[in-house]
Amino acid sequence: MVLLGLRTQSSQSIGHPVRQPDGTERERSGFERDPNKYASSLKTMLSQKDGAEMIFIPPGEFILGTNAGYANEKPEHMVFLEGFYIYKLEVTVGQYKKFIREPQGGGHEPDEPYSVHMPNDYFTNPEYDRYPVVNVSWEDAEAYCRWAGNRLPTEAEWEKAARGTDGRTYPWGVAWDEQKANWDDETGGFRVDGYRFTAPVGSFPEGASPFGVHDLAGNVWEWVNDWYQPYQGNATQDPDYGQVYRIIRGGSWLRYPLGLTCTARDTCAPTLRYDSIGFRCASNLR
Ligand SMILES: [Ca+2]
Ligand SMILES: [Ca+2]
Repeated sequence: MVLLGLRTQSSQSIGHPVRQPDGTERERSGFERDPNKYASSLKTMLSQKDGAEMIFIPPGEFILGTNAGYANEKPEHMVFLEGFYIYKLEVTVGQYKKFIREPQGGGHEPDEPYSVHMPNDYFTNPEYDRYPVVNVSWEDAEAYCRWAGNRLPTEAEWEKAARGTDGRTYPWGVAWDEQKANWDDETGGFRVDGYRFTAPVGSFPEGASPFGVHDLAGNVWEWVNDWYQPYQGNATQDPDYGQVYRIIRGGSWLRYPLGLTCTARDTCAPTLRYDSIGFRCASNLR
């Protein structure tokens, strides 16, 4: 179902009923009518194993995909999700250390080489414990989430956490703002956001999503659970579709502005590790 016009939804149209995939309409929930009203009272909880703050994303429909992006982001369509929790912040080096050092933890120590911008002691120096963990594969990320009693977010959950329900392009709104995310590695010869490589998690509070989730644009790409598959109704051919690549979302500190939208879909083989890819966890209601 294509929902032209919802991207630039006016305050008046926010009160209009939602047209559902079967053609019927339903009234908007209180949250959908006025998400800002709920922003200060959203439920949070702590993940017991790693102490991570988790934010509740309420049940309901949201707009997934966009007709304005790359072929793999189309078509724009409504998706209903049950309520879920998602980490407010990316998983940090400090949290990941706890995971690999616990007997029941496991996982692979992120010892792949770092690119020229990053310090070689990124994982071992406590100075970086509040920075996002990187050089973790999808399998590492999935194992961490399981150890923490959680799971990776689905691709749809990640997009809803980033985008809210108004179909916006960036977590903070419709327009690009170079100050609201860590996205520039300074190779362009100018300093845009103040960080040459990763930034401590939560360094861009003004770039948080409507639900108060941080760093969904930039800092590190984030593994999500899904294989790279076309959205329903997308007839484009892409040889990478299938069960070969996992999805990564949100772009990173490695200058690639086009990856920073809420809808951009990139991919990586699940066994590979890069210093621009990390993750966060999610969980069902409990
Ligand atoms: Ca930067
Ligand atoms: Ca991120």
